[in-house]
This record gives sequence, C-alpha cells and structure tokens, in this order.
Amino acid sequence: MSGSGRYLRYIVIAVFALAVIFLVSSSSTPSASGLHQSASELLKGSGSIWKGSGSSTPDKSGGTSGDVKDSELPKHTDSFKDNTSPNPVSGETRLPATPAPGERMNATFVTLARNSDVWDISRSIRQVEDRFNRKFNYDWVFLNDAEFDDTFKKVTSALTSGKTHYGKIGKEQWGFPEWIDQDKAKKVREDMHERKIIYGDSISYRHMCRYESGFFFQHDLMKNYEWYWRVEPSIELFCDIDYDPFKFMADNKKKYSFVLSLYEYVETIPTLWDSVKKFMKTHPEHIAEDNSMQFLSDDGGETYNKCHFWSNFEIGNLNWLRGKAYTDFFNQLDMDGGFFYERWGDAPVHSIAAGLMLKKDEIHFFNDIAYYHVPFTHCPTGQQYRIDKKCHCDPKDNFDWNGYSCTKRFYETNGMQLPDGYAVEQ
Ligand SMILES: Nc1nc2c(ncn2[C@@H]2O[C@H](COP(=O)(O)OP(=O)(O)O)[C@@H](O)[C@H]2O)c(=O)[nH]1
Ligand SMILES: *[C@@H]1O[C@H](CO)[C@@H](O)[C@H](O)[C@H]1NC(C)=O
Ligand SMILES: [Mg+2]
Repeated sequence: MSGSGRYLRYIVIAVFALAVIFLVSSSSTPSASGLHQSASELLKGSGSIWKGSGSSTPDKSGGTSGDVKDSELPKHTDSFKDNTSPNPVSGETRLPATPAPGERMNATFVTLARNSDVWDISRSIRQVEDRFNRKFNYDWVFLNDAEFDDTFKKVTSALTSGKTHYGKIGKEQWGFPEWIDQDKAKKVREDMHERKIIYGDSISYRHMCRYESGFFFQHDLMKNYEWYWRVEPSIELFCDIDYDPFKFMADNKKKYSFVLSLYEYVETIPTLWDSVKKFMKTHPEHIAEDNSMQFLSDDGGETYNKCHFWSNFEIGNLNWLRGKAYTDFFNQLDMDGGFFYERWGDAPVHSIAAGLMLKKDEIHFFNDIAYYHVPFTHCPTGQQYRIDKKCHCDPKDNFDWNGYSCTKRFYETNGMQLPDGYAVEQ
C-alpha cells in the first residue's frame, strides 16, 4: 500500500514538473501551438503571474497571441499583431510600434517651453506618442527664449520617437519692439494686476503671446516644415489617433484646425477688433470671399463676439502663416501695440486671421481628437466612436455644447450637421 502511495506521489510530482516546464517554455515561444495552448488553458484566470515584470498592459492585448480565439481579441490589435518582436508587451515600454504604412508629411510637432516645464511637457509627449506618434514618428521642435538645459534635452528626446530639435529664440522676437512706449506698457500691467486679470501683470506672457502670434513659424528650425502640430505642457489626449491628421489636412485642403473654442476675456482685447477692422480696410485683397465672419461676429463684422479657437492645440499649415496675407495681418496688429498695451492672446489673433483670410472649409474641427488643457476637455460626441478609439475621457466633461463654447456656432457657420450623439450628450 505504502509503495503504491509513493508511486502516486512520484507521478504527481512528475506531472507538476512537466506543467512547469510547459509554462516556462511557452512564455518564450508564443508560437509553439499545441503545448502553448494547454499551458495557457491552465493559466486562465491567473494572468497577473503570467505577464511577468515590466508589463503594465492588460494581458488581453497581447503577449500570448495564439492562445485566445480571434473573437475574444479586442478588435484593434494591429500594433501587436504586426509587431515583429516575439513578445511586444513584455519590454520596458510599449512605445516602439510598427510604423503605420504610407507616406509621411513634411510636418513636425512644435512646443514652446521653459526648462522648468520639462516634467509637464514630458506628460504631454508621452500621451502624444502613445496615442499617435509612436506609429508615425514625426519630428519635434522645441523652442525657448533661453538655452535648453541637458536635462530638458535628455528627457524629452528619450520620450519622442521622431527626431528632436532644440532652438533658441532671438532677442528681436522676444522683447519690446522699439515703437512700444515702455512706460505706457508698465502702467497697463499695473492696472491689469489691480483688476486681477489673468497674466495681466506678466511681461513674459506677453512676449509668449506675441511670439506664438507672429514668429514661431519663422524660426530656422521650422522653416524645414510645411505642417505643425502645437503641443503645450500638461495636456492630455484621450483617444487613439490611428490615422495621420497632417495627411488629412493636406488631402482635404485644410489650413488650420482646432478642438476647443470659447469666448475670450474682453478685458484682454478691448481694441483688437478696431485693429482688425483697420486691416480689413487697408487690405481687402486678403479677405477671403467665403470667410467665417459669421463665426466671429454677430453683426456682420461691426463688433467681435470674442469667439476663438483655443490655440494651445493647433494643427496647421506653416506656409499659410508665412504668406503675405498673414504677415500683413500680424504686422498691422504688432504696430498697433496691443500685445503690450493690452494683453492680446495668440488664440484670438490666429482665430481671427483664419476666420477672415481662409475659406470656411479650410478650417477643420477635429471632433475625433480628444483633448484636455486646463480647465477644458474636448471628449468626442458619440459613444460608439469613444469605444472604438479606446477613449478614456468622461463624456460629461465635454465642453463643446456648453454655453461658453463657440463650437456649435462653428457647426452653424459651416452648415454642418451636429454629430451623432449630440441629442443625448449636449
Ligand atoms: N520659453 C518660454 N516658454 C513659455 C514662457 N511662458 C509660457 N511659455 C510656453 O508657452 C505656452 C503657453 O504658456 P502657458 O503657461 O501654458 O499659458 P496658458 O496655457 O495660456 O495658461 C506653453 O507651451 C509654455 O510652456 C516663457 O516665458 N518662456
Ligand atoms: C518641407 O517644407 C518646407 C517649407 O515649405 C520646404 O522648404 C522643404 O523643402 C520641404 N521639405 C521636403 C522634404 O519636402
Ligand atoms: Mg498652457
């Protein structure tokens, strides 16, 4: 009796040892079909042990391809199925991906930042790479009024999948032009400080707004490109972007785009529209026939309704900004001094330029690019879309149909149908 009992124990130990060997071997050879299959059967429900260290991706997305029926796989698995590495999710990062097929546009990301922005811009970069650029590998240009330090360069170039370029901004483009009365500008800042206007007392913020309005596209590093995508620190992207928005812009003859729109604080731009009207008179040749005046004004151009596209996100055409029309527009505004005598932002400046000098259908609303910049969220309308693109934004946070958003007005201006889901999500 005791002899056969020991026998049985040996058998149990031997079977157990074999099972362990199967597990270990199939973890490194995911294509060993038969053994692998039974091993993975054994492991159902214990995925956390199986994944090993370093992986933060849910087990269902890959790693053990072949052991799950196709119908159980998430629909969108291209990045894993196509991946040539044997275990695409077990590395230190899942950033590297099979490049998306097709041509690349002459395009770059562009970020204006200080050295102290390094961690906030890193969060943005990681999201842009995870959601889009790891498959497209576009370059990234960083601009700064000071020299970028080693930490900034090291950290950001480690996070990006394309080439990185770091540029310094010249003094002429980040300083007071000679025609600005410094005393007058100082009094304005003191007054705005007293009235508690956001950034009202800041000199650097004004230089930043003027630079983004008139100069970033002129930087030597930007001259190599035709398209740009602006990225600011601490933004979020909530959905996968599995096509090339640059190519979309080019194919559809778009020049400027946005994801969020809203009303500007009137205190920062009291005379901006006067300057714009002067420009329309002196340069009627630059005003597009089929323009978006209806988006900018409720009375045919007499007054500005403060609607603007939020320029911390932009995908746009650099050659348009470098062209004669935009240059004349910016120079007129710059001479009038409102960047310093008031606090004109680059958002209304770009928006008014696009609204007046582009044709309506050259401006695009990217409903499918889900985005956050404090304090507003653009979460795409339409549940099926959000599911398909693995969005992680709360649709309740979507700003589009809020009374302070101008996006519905954009739809009306362009005679566009409101998106599916509007009726329930507004
Ligand atoms: N190099 C540099 N970048 C700046 C400066 N001020 C703002 N920025 C950048 O300009 C952009 C807008 O500034 P931000 O502080 O985000 O302004 P907000 O989004 O309007 O609150 C961001 O990309 C900042 O990193 C500055 O003084 N120097
Ligand atoms: C990219 O665009 C810039 C600006 O239009 C142009 O000078 C440059 O030659 C283009 N590069 C390529 C590779 O097409
Ligand atoms: Mg910002």
